[in-house]
Amino acid sequence: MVQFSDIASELERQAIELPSWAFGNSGTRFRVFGTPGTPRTPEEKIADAAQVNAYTGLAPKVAIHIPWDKVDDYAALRSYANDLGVDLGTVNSNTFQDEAYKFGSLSSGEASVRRKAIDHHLECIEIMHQTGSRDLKIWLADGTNYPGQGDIRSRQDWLAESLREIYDALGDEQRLVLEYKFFEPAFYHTDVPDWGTSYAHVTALGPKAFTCLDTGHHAPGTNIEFIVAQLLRLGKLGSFDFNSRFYADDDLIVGSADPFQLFRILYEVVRGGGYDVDSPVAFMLDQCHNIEEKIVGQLRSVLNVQEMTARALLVDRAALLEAQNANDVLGANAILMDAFYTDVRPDLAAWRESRELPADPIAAFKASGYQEKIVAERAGGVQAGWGA
Ligand code: LRH
Ligand code: MN
Ligand code: MN
Repeated sequence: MVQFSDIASELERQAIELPSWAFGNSGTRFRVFGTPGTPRTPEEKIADAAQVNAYTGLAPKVAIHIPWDKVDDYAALRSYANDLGVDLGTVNSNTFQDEAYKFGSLSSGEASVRRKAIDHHLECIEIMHQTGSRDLKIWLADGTNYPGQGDIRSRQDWLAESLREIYDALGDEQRLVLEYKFFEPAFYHTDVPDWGTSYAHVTALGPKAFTCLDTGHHAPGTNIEFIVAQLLRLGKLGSFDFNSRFYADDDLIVGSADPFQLFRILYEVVRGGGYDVDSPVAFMLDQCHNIEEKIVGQLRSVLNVQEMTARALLVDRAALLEAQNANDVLGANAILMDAFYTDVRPDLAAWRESRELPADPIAAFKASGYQEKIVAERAGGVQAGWGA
């Protein structure tokens, strides 16, 4: 049996990047509900994110989104973040809210549209030099709604050409991560629908290009941990966008819809070296808190990832291997399930206290008065939202 004390030191290096947009207002196509205290500026989003790190020690970076987090001086934004104990992380591009991209962006059939989309990414790379960010994350809304609408084969070639130009502009320490999603907003075909398509493109690009796996971007029933194992095996898993889903791209709190799936994913991460000290895998959240409190929602999320990482580390891998080699089907399964069913919360609480963190970060945050303070201070301002 592996004990908590055997794995505790491995928890120290856990780092989960928070998305700035999780702190802004968001909603569905039906309604965006406002929440009192919601940030009005990129700085206020970063200040809220810094709270999550202060109470958990788990979230040292904030991912930004261009143009949602557009500012005049990115170096100043970075030092603002640093003063609050966090750093800026992944830069997310946006080619899905401009009229010009109605029929696609990097895979559009129109050269002038592709040019505009490529230039946006070149601007993101410039910003990354100022923010010190390593990763440029590309998620494309590109696709078609009706069979015959576009030449799906040519669009792959245009996409490859566009990505090549972006890739070639990366600095030595910078990386490109290409996210896939099987549908939405396009409903017939999507230009980067699956891990295989992303893998084909990033492999063609070179060693600084990787795949981003968003856990909400698969068809129901997909064995996501298998994709994790395969991408790690191929050396191309660059990052995770964690969230959970009941139906489609729900962007709910990671580990809330299916904690067992999160465990299985994290077990493959650990098994495949994705949690090793020198791992190239970046762990991020990509969530929206439409109706729940946003800072508490982010606290809950990083704690869920921490709890499930601890359980994944608790798997007795030597015993599991032995059972697997002996074709002991149920014995092997029991070893995995033993770790999954281990309640690590009391051990984690004690471990946090030993590191001068609150045993219960959510209770400590709620008692701090921060939420009441921002509700009072930010009253009457225009709140930032998904897309603002
Ligand atoms: C759209 C999406 C995608 C991106 C994010 C900014 O599906 O959720 O996952 O990462 O918007
Ligand atoms: Mn995502
Ligand atoms: Mn998504």
